[in-house]
Amino acid sequence: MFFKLLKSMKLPPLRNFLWLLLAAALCQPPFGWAQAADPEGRPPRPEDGAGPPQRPGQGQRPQRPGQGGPGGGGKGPGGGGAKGRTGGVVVSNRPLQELWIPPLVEGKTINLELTQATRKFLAGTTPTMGFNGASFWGPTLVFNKGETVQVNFKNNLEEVTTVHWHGFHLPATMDGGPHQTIAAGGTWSPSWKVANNAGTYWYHPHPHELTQKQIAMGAGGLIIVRDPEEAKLGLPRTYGVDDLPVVLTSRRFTSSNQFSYDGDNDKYGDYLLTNGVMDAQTKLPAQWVRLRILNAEIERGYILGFADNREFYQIATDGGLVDKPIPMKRLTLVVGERTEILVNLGGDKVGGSLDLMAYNSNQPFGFPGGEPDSGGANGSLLNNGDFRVLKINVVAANAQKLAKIPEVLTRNHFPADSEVTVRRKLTVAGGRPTFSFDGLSFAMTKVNQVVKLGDTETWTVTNNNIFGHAFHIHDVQFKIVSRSDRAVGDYEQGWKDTAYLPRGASVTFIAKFDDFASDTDAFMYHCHMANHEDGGMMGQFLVSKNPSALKKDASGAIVFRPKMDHPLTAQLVATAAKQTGTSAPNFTWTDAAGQPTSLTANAAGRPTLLYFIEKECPCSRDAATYINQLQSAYGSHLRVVGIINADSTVAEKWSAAAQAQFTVVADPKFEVINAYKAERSASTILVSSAGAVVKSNPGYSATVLEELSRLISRQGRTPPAEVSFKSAPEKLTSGCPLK
Ligand SMILES: [Cu+2]
Repeated sequence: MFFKLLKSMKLPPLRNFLWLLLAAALCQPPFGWAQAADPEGRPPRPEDGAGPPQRPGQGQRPQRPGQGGPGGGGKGPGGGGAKGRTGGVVVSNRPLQELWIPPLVEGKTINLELTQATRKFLAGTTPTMGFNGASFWGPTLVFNKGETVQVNFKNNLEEVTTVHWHGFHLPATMDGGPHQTIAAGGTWSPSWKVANNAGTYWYHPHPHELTQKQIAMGAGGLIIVRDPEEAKLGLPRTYGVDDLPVVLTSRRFTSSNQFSYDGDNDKYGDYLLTNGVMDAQTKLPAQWVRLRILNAEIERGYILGFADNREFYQIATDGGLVDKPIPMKRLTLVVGERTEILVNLGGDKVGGSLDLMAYNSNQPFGFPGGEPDSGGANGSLLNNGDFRVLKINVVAANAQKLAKIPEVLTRNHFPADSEVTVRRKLTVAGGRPTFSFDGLSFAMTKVNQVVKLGDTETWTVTNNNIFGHAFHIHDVQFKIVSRSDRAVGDYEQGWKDTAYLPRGASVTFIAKFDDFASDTDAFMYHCHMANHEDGGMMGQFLVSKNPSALKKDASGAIVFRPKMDHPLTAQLVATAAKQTGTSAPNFTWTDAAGQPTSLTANAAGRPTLLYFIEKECPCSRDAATYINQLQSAYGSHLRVVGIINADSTVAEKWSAAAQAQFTVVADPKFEVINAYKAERSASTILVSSAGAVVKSNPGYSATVLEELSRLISRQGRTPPAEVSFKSAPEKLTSGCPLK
């Protein structure tokens, strides 16, 4: 309990200071990395680093403190051996690699598939995920404003996913949030009219409690929206030539080269990946060039700038062009945010180079990635450091060279305060163990906010809670009107869908909620730090034509049964039917008393009912109460084992929520679940005392009861008395709220 608390807490300032003192005494660069504090503050070039460049390889992999396992082996934040970082420059001595430019996919109909893959980052092979054959990340989709697009998506993963169109104004049913689940092997074909302005958006998975994992594995991609207004400006727009996608994230690796994505323990990577490439370099012409930068991290923020401190111009924020190019030397980008900048390489020598840098050292406490630890739950080798994110090698200018940047880009019309009808307030709560909004962890059936269609609202999000966050809302683009701790940044003056929410501060934005009213399909708002989001820092809102007509229960809560694709498919039923008579898989786990046990041992003497719980499906929770009744009624004749495709914490929460008395075990490797191809449904499988499958039944139904009675009779025992189950559905799907 105490350890849990420790892990969830961020370092308070005093502790931070102590880390600095400790660091001064202990600081040594990890092998393969160097930290340098240049007197002029100039980041050293890689060739300045001590010794020849080292080849990437397991031997050179920096060793993190507490490498033995997630959480640093119980040592608490930072792990016992973590070194503090004094805010110096982090330099990689590994060889540079060519930046990958994700291919473009254009057209009104786009085919997209997400598949497990592998890539060699270090010495060994790392399992990854990628779209359309990429071994990490995915193609850049191009949409034209005003066109109706259809995406035909296929989920080739062995688990549920969703695809969310981050930043898009579209119907909730097309949004790809946690409700639009796509089964393993399943397809989804959303279609919508592109209403967004020209700009840089992105797509990524959004399945509740699996978002961090799937994003960490590499699932995501950019979307470029084009429109005539942007087209006529003459800005650099030759993709990959003078219009460059730059996607920033970082990853940590286990000793066997797997990505680690263990919730709050693995929010910071040790290795920066730019478009999925470590130590990236690229060529850009000696002229004005455009960078489209996305922070696709799990938690880390970036303070971006160029190594020679040159000025650059921001031309677009999350939701498109700003009114006029804004000159700046530093730009903050938190998770989920995008920016487009113009930088002039016209005065650069061909053959020269320029580094795009992250100046993340010495940030105020609460800045994500500013923690001084170099390892452990709150640290990484990149934390509290300045590091290069892209080396730009300057090549000869091309024919499309822009002579002068436009003075005016567009004229944005933001909603006016005089139009505001509702001033909504949200407060960040928790942190022990997980963050939430207003003390309510996300629940699929809970509507947190209702907005009247057509209303203009301000939302003030207050964060007095331990750490900084990245607030993101679906459906709308907003304008930040004020911040409690400082003026609204010059880099965040345009349309936004994501905003930095520093510790001890509030941010207020204004938005108009037009179109797409629905009393049955909700939009999401959440922290875009995927570990926080998965932990429950998410809420949902309805845009309703008539909020007062929404049906409420006795407690005053809105009755909300989210519509999701039903997890039971014809193929699933057929597969399960075929599996009848197969032998039980060899599945071992630890029981409640901490003793190792196996399915075979469990089945010996008594038949076993394996009951699979799919955590995304509310009908599973309903089913748990039904299966629980079977356990109480027939417990002396059989054994019920509930298997949840999640970690043990979720398993514990589930059993408590359903008040289930049967043994509940997690199946994190999906061993049993995959054996029966029932990844995402409530499913029951009856295993005889000899270990063979008697009946494999997708869903939970009265047929399970019949089979149980028959089995027990066949085994020579007295058939159990008929039990009346009020909740026993006659059909596979009846009783399930999902249609
Ligand atoms: Cu957060």
